[in-house]
Amino acid sequence: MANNKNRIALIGRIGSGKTTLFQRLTNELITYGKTQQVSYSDHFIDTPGEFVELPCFRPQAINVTCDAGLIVLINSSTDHQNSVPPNFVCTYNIPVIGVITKIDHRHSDLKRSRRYLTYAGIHPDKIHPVSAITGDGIRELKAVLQKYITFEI
Ligand SMILES: Nc1nc2c(ncn2[C@@H]2O[C@H](COP(=O)(O)OP(=O)(O)OP(=O)(O)O)[C@@H](O)[C@H]2O)c(=O)[nH]1
Ligand SMILES: [Mg+2]
Repeated sequence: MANNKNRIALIGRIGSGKTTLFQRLTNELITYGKTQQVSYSDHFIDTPGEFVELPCFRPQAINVTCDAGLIVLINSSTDHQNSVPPNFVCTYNIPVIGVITKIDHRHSDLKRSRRYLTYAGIHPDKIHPVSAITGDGIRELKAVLQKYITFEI
């Protein structure tokens, strides 16, 4: 069976910026494409937003990510809605951090994102704001990721 211990699993609502962040972190060309299925790369597991957004898919979200080395729960700072249940991340017995995306956006609301992520069970010290478009916060996030996963990014 494949070992996902050295992979980072990205979960979060549809359009929250999981794939764009992955592309930025791995220095890939940033192109938009709706994630239709779980996608594995050397050090990431990218999931479709439906996995956390639709309750019927949540067990699937947990199944495919529960043996990763790190879970990254992503929240878009432009998102008015939350669909991650309270203390959702406590389901995992592996490390979880939160990432707030789209901080470059003029409708970005960091306070709201922090609220949603802490509601999901993430410790406030483990929340990292970034913009995958401007690159703000990306260097800091890479340093955090490298504490959990050993690879060059
Ligand atoms: N302004 C801004 N836009 C972003 C940022 N990150 C992602 N986006 C935009 O948000 C949209 C959705 O991004 P995706 O990365 O596809 O979102 P996703 O979470 O992978 O979505 P699903 O695959 O549908 O679950 C795209 O149009 C991105 O260009 C960011 O940091 N800033
Ligand atoms: Mg995607």
